[in-house]
Amino acid sequence: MRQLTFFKRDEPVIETKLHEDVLEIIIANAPVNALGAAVRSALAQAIDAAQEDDQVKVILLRGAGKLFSAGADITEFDQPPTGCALPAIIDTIEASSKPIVAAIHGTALGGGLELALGCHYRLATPSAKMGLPEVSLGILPGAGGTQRLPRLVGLDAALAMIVSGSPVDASSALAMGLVDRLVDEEDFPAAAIAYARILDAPRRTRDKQVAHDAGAFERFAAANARRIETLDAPKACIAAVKASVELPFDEGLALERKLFAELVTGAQAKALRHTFFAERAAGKIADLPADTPRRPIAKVGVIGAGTMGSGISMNFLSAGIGVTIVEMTSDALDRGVGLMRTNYEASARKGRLTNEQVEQAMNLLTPTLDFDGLGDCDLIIEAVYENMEVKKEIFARLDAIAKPGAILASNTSYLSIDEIASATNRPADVLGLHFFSPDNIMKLVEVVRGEATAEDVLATGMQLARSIGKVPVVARVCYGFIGNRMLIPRQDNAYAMLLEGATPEQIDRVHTDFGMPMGPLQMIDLAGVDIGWHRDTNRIESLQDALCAAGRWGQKTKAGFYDYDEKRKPTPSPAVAEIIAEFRDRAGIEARTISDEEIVARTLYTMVNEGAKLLEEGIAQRASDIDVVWLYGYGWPRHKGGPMFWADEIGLTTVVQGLERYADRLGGDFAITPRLAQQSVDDGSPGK
Ligand code: HSC
Repeated sequence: MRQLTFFKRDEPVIETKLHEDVLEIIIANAPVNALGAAVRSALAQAIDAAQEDDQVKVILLRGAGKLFSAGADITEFDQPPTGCALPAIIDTIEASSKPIVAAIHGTALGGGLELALGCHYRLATPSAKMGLPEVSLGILPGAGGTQRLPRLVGLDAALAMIVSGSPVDASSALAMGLVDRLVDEEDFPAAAIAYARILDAPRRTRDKQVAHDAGAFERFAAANARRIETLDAPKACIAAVKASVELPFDEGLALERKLFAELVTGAQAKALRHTFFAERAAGKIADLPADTPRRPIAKVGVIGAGTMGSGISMNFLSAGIGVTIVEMTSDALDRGVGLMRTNYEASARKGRLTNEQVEQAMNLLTPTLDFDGLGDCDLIIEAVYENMEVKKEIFARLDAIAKPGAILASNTSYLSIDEIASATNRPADVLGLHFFSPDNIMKLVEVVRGEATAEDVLATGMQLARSIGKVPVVARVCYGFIGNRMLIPRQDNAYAMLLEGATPEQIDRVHTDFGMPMGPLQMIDLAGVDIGWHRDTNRIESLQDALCAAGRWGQKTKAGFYDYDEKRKPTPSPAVAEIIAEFRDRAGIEARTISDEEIVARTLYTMVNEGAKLLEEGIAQRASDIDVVWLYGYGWPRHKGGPMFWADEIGLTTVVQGLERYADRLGGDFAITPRLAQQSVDDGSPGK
């Protein structure tokens, strides 16, 4: 066997191996075989050399390590183009007079799959996944994917894959004609080489016609209109795929390239690239070595079977981890267990789970009224209501019964993990695991690191959250940690502006127009207007007191800042308008017109200011971690990158000037934090 190696600085990026007449070209650019400039240039050289080599009859292209390729090197999109462009290499591959076969294992994504689409044949192992996720980066497949995929798999399947960005598995890929055959996992790549050897003629996807019926685009656009209305990339994807049907291949490619060039420099793509790298950076803790040992977690205990406790338990049950759940009364326990079953069965009805999976998950649950039942758990999560005395009492009891080495976690949204830990003789084993509601939608977990939290406890918390499909972000201890602390100025200002003359509808509309799933007052209605209320109907000192005294506790009482019908659809409430007017009179405030711009400054810029304070205080590690908290815990629109990224994009001068303009209305304690005043929150976070 003859072997050759092509280098990037001093590491190989492409290896070739000649097996008699089959040349294997292997992309070897760890960790994900991204197709950066060095790989592209080495690949082009290897393909050219193979064309000249008479001994080579067939070329087999595959990836080294655990996957074929994750596509273009995303870090290059912020730099001027260099070297040989991927589309040109793919054109060369397609034009080759010798058959070229892509052998896919692991994943082939984006430009990686486009490389395979340019090959004449495609093989995959049964566990392989293939997709064009470019849309989630705010771009479209820019190396021929929008023209070749429809020609291979037909219009409907191609539109679905390209506009959703979701990958397909190998058996679906085989069924739709994306790959020609599956090859045995254990026998890979030998089986692929054997298959390649029997091929004698290239087949070019560009020569095929796209299978489609009339009306396919209209159907697709109608079904997806709402999901994509504010996003540039899916619309461009549809336009490019349309060209695959309406234009000759080369003209379709030219349109794809033009759309790619427009999108890649746009604001949405920049924000989405930032989120890509921010998500990955969030998993890294500066002073925690990557090889920090983890504690094994085979059994989890949960204290409290309310909405949060049940939701948290379901995460572990779904991941195959046994849960012991403890409550004070059998009524509360039965209600919690019933809620879990109802939620699982609803998922089964929607086809997301089989009935068997529901039973498997429920069989892993041990409901009990006996606190001592938590004694064999490796991790115990307290999820009771927010009261420091109650939590300290629980942790003192846990200290007495938990096994040595068990991790003790609190799901508190606000309270000090250090104070909670002080109720135990093992503060090093204590940390916060703050899950977000609704648990099935919000993937965020704030992993709260106390003063005494041990490194392996923190590392285990991060890994565990990831293993149940969550996105963990580390926070230090302060009131409200990262997310809820930033909510405080937003919510305070929303309340204040109601008294000054804004309506709930106006304040919420500014937020939903921005792209948030709901505004500050809709959020209070969802969470409960009565949270933190003193429950004395005669003591009316705030708007919250007035609403609560009138029984307007939010969605749960079908009345909060809005009136709600049976389906929880909100309508503006004349009763609320009256309560606000009355309370305003009582406070001696004169109503004035409030502009949308003032709402943005007082609710969003104040949040950015609070975020900058969190960085100054070291509560958040980096600005991009704050963005991840808002993306995954509060539904901040991904294409706006998170509050700190957004602030940098609109310019910190704009933020500071906006805050200064309304400084006298932001409350006595408000101050622009030095980090903002110095015009920089950027801490060198990735993706910027
Ligand atoms: C694309 O392909 C555009 C094309 O249409 C071509 C257009 C050409 C236009 C030319 C015009 C002339 N690049 O996720 P992990 C890093 S767009 C750079 O933790 P996993 C990642 O940051 C691309 N870096 O691993 C991390 O770095 P860290 C479309 C990339 O095993 C490390 O690799 N493709 C990178 O959990 C490990 O990543 C995608 O969107 C990339 N493409 O998951 C796929 N991909 O260690 C993106 C990863 O320093 N990638 N990195 O933090 C993924 O989805 C996941 O990485 C995998 C692996 C599922 C591949």
